[in-house]
Amino acid sequence: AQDCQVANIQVMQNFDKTRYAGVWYAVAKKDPEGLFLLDNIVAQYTITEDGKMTASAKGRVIILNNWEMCADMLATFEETPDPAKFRMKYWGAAAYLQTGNDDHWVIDTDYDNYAVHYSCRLVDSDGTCLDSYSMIFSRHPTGLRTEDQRNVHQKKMDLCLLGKYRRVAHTGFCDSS
Ligand code: DAO
Repeated sequence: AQDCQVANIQVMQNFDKTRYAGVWYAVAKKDPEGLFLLDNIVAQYTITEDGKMTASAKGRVIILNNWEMCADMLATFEETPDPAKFRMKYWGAAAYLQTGNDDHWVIDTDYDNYAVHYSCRLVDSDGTCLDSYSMIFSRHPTGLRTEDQRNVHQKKMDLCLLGKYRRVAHTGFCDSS
């Protein structure tokens, strides 16, 4: 499954958003054009009483050329016929932060240790993705367990993004805010 067609990307089967809830640390990221979240990225997914998935996320950003800060982001998710594919509306707690509406696909997860997220913002005329971002999440701020690295490597290949990720540092920059 590596023809790089967005329409053929396999996502998590029988995705269970309840098991996905809780805190995830981004340990690696493939950036989109005009990247926003730099590092110290921590996302907390919540299922509301009416069964909807929401998230809050923090991360270090640089806005207006040179202002380094910790961005407080909020997101709501719209479900689609595929339980692992959502539309994510996001905005900043402060008005000058980025807003958007992106695909939010869960490619793979074991719920307890790792997750592979993917979003294609722009599909090319040949069906491949022109502008994507992807986060590798861990339940552990220290990184992926050795036994999960194989799976994650395979998924990076399936997404045609092998070699395009960078490590996401956790230095405590956003811990106090
Ligand atoms: O860093 O450029 C980028 C893309 C990130 C978009 C902002 C997302 C904010 C909400 C994150 C929720 C968990 C993925």
